[in-house]
Amino acid sequence: MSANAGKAGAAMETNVKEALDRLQIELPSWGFADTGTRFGKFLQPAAKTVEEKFADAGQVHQFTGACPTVALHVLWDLPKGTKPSAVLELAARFGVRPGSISPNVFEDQIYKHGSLANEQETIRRHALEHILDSVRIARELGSRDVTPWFADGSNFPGTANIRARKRWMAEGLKQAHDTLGDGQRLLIEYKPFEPAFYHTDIADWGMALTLARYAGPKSRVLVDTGHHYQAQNIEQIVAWLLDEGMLGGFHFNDRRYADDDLTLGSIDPYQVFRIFAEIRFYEWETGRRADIAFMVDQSHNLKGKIEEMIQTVMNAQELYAKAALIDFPALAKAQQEQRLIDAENLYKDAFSTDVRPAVREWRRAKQLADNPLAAFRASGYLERITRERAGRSTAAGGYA
Ligand code: AFD
Ligand code: MN
Ligand code: MN
Repeated sequence: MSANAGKAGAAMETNVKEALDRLQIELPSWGFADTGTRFGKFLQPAAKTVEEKFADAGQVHQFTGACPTVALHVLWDLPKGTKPSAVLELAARFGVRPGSISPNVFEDQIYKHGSLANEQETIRRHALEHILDSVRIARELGSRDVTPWFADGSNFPGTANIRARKRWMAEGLKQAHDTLGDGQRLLIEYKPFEPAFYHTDIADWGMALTLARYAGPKSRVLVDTGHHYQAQNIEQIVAWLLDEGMLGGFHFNDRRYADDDLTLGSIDPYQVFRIFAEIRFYEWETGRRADIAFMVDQSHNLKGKIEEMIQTVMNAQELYAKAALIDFPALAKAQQEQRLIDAENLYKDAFSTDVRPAVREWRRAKQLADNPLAAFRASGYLERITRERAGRSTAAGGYA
C-alpha cells in the first residue's frame, strides 16, 4: 500500500473511531414486544414484561456497544404502582438504563376525539394528569426526556375547530413543560397523518416548533423520520431545527410509503447519511456538539425483534461513520465557490467509502465481536428465550 493510501486509511480509522465512540442509540421497549400492525400480528418469542424488554434490549447493547438506554412507554412498561427501584434494578441487571419516557394519550377510549386537544375540558385534564405523571416518573428514573406523541386530530372536514384545538394543545404542553425538573426536556413529536386522516393537531415540524417555543425553554422538536410526506426534504428540516437550537432528537426508522417503521437504512440509506451529514456539518461549523437524542422507533412484525434491532444499530453505525468522513473544510470551500460537482462528490465519496473494516477495528478495540448479528445468533440467547417463552404459546401454536 502506498504511503498516501496508508495515511488515508489511518485518517479514516481515526474519524470512524471518534464517530462511533460517541454514537449512542436508544432502543424502544415496544420494539421487543409483539405489536404487529392494524391488520394483525405474527407472534414470535417476543418480550411481554418490562423485565424481558430490558433483557432483550441488553442483548442489543451487549453486542453492538451502542445502546445504553431503552425508551419506556408509561402504560405499557410502567403500570400504576411500578416502583422506580424495580426498574432501576432491571437496568443494573441487564446493563441498559431507562431512557426517554413516553406518555400514552392515544389508546384509552376517552381519547377517541383527542387528548390535550379534545373539546372536553375533563379529557384534556385527564391527559395532562397522565403527562404530568410521566414527567414525575422520568424524574424518579433519572430520565432526561419526556416524549409525548399525540394522535389528536380529526377524520372529516368541518368536525374540528382547528384553531381552538391548537390553543388547547399549546396550553396543555405549557403546563406539562412547567413541571419539568432541572435538566429535563419535553420533546414534541409531529406526524402528518395516521390515525387521524383529515387533520392531525401536531402535523409538521413548524407546528411542533411553534408549540415547543410556546411551551418553554426546555422544549424541543422530536423528528420521527417516518413522519413526513414522500417528497419532504427531511435533512432540510434537521438543518433548520439545528440552526434554531430546537432539535431535540430523532425517532429513527425507514419507510417506503408512510409511517412504516422499517429497519433504518433499509429503503433509503443515503437519506439517513444526509441527515447525519447535516448534523456533522453543524458540529464542524459551530464547534459545538449537537445535544440530540438518537432513538429508534421500530417494532417489527416479520423480522426477529432482537436481530432486527441489532441490524438497525449496525446500519446506523455504518452510515454515521460514513458521514464522519465528509471533508467539511473542502465542502464549505466548494460550496462558497459554487463548484457544485466537487461539493456533491465530497458527499458521494464519503457515502461510497466502505467503512466496514474501520468499524470492525472499532469493535475489536472495544472487545466486541466483528459481526454483532452473527455473535448474537451464536450466543444461543434466542433459542433460550424461545424455550422459556414457548410456555405462553397459544392453541394456534403461536406465542401469546
Ligand atoms: C407510533 C407513532 C409515533 C410514536 C410511537 C411510540 O406513530 O411514532 O412515537 O408510536 O409511541 O409509531
Ligand atoms: Mn415516533
Ligand atoms: Mn410513528
